[in-house]
Amino acid sequence: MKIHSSTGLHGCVTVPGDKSVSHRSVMLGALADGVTHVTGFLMGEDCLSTIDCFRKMGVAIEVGVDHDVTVHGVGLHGLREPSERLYTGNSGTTTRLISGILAGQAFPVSLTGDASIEKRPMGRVITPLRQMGADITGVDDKFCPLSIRPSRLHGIEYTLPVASAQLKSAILLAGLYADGPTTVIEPAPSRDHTERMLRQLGCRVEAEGCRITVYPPEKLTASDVAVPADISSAAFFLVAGAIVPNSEVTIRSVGVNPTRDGVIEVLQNMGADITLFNRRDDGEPVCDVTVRSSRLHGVEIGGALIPRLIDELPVLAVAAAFAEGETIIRDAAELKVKESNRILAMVTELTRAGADVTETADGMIIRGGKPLRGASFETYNDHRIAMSMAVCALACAGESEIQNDAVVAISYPDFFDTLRQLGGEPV
Ligand code: SPQ
Repeated sequence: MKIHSSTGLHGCVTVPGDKSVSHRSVMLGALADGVTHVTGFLMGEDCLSTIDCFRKMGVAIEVGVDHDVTVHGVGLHGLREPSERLYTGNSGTTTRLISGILAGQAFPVSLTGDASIEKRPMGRVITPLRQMGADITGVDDKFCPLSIRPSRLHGIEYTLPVASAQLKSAILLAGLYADGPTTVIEPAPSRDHTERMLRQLGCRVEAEGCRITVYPPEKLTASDVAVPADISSAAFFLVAGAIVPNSEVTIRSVGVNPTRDGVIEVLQNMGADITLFNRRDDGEPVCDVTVRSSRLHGVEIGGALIPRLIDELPVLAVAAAFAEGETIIRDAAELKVKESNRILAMVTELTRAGADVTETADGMIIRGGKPLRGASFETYNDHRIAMSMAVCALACAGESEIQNDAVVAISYPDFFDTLRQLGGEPV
């Protein structure tokens, strides 16, 4: 994909449904009694992997037109043994959350994903699930493929070593099958979509600060899900609208759950002209967002803010490269164990464009404001790196190339179409 320097982005767009909420709508819909109608579902490859896994366990799932999905729930104990190993593709969310569910089933199962998934840390899930009594093994007790056999689970209290919604969710989902309450203590609040949806389905979930307790329910009752637009996908256009001169972009119905909206807070702190309007709540808070091009300045990003914008850090690094002054990203070592090492990937690709960036042990330092030039950018088979560098290309001088651009299909199959719609003109 070739991308030219842009003279301005204009328009009003809708970005696809939230990936985290879409995954959970299928998983919890499958475990509920009754039928779940999901609207705004993300038809990205990751969420299709989740659908595929649950279909292999006997759940009827209809995928309609217009991002509608219908899940025919089989109840907490209605999943069936799959005839083959479950394949989770490129999706860390599918792999980790489903492990928690599988730990409570009465049949053995094994699962794995693609080459990237086989490198991502699973020991963080194996350890607490074993404490609950799960019979789960992985390669060196750290990696996929995972094998899970039937066992009795008990409730535990577990302090997470990292603020991870996937780890928290895996434990809470296993907790649905435990003989008593399960408590998870997070170092900082991570996205709470699992807790919200469990409550919506009638399950008792108590949260007191960073301490979350799930009480095993007799059943979950199906409830329809309206998936908000994904703030992680909107982030690409928020940054593009801010750094490309003469731009004004509106994104409709963006999910602004307070555990996810750190990107807006940081861009506003950097001086971005961002307006939120039309606030409403449909299980998850949503609003429309307008961004206009503005002069940005460097900021420090770290601490409890990190889990609220972990997936937006690559594109925030792009914003920082076009901002005046220094931006320091710290406490973000988790970025090294995503679909790629996102710290190394962004430092390498921004440097290729001529930016002044230094890698640190848990983040990077970006001295912004240097004019950047187009280049041929690598994507490391990572959707967020591909889209971040596409945004960067819009504000670089001349022409750029995004290698292996098809990887965007993991979370945003129509990304380049949206860019065209706004006048970004990829060719
Ligand atoms: O599913 P996957 O591959 O882990 O996706 C990513 C992404 O960039 O889309 C991370 F690579 O998002 C995670 C996110 O980083 C999705 C997620 C969730 O839905 O619970 C939580 C975060 O991961 P973690 O490890 O911090 O819990």
